[in-house]
Amino acid sequence: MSFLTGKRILITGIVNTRSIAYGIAQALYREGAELAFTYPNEKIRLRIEVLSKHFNSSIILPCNVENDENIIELFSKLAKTWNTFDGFIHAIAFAPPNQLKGDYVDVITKESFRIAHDISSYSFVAMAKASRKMLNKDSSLITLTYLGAVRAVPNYNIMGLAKASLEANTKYMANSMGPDGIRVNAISSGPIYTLAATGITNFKKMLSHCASSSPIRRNITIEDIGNTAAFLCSNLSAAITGSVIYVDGGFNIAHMNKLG
Ligand code: NAD
Ligand code: 0WE
Repeated sequence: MSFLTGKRILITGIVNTRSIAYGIAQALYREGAELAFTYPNEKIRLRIEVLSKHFNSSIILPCNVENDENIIELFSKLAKTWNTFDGFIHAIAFAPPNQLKGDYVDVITKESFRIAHDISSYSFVAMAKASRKMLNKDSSLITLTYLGAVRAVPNYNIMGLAKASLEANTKYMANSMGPDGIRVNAISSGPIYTLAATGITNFKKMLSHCASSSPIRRNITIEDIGNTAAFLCSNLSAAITGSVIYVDGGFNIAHMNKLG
């Protein structure tokens, strides 16, 4: 098919081959896109050097999104190889670990609220702002969200608010950048066992609950997300912007599937 030939896409959020962003890189590469990658710190640099080779890429750049200058520098460095490009994948989320378990109202703090929103939501528009001048017409920006933005999910806590902010951010970005031919969408993924899910209380139970009560009766994979991201990066999705696309096997639309 190769419907992404000639597209240059920057990918954030790969930490290992289980990362959702790794599944996205696989699908984009398969469809002919040229890829560049970011890593958040020196500890992860070596891994990204190795993983970027899977996609025949040698463009790897540091970026910890907590730091605004890092975001600006990312694109000034990228400009040395890519004057212009066709979009990026934002696959970054973080809340302090003590926030992802326990009673929401008891564990919430002002500082963890700030950190979760800064890293998980503000960083998406900050990247768009810093790269706006380099983005070609027909560019596509994609972020990853979760059902916890719109339902109260036990233990997801402050991340639910940050994802709600990220989804609103997606709509405002789409409205702002649409006139320049830039589309902005979010993929709401069902649960996947990645590093970000390791150590989350009852995550395995959540996976089996979602598999047995979703219409397609299975968990989704990073390949499922990759294929949707490839479609959203391509001109096949030319009229889709500001949307939250659920790639969750239909879990969010179903109710009481496990009766009897
Ligand atoms: P992952 O651990 O593989 O990826 C998370 C990434 O965030 C890592 O690469 C990490 O380096 C990066 N990151 C964290 N803080 C950062 C910072 N300050 N600067 C730059 N990068 C930073 O896990 P994943 O599940 O692939 O997560 C990717 C995205 O998918 C996240 O936005 C997550 O919320 C979302 N998501 C995950 C699931 C799931 O069940 N795994 C479901 C829905 C949405
Ligand atoms: O967005 C996420 C998780 C994001 C995440 C993960 C961590 C783990 C390590 C954010 N911050 C941190 N901080 C850390 O220190 N998901 C969609 C996966 C996830 O996490 C949950 C879930 C699901 C689904 C937590 C509780 C309940 C459900």
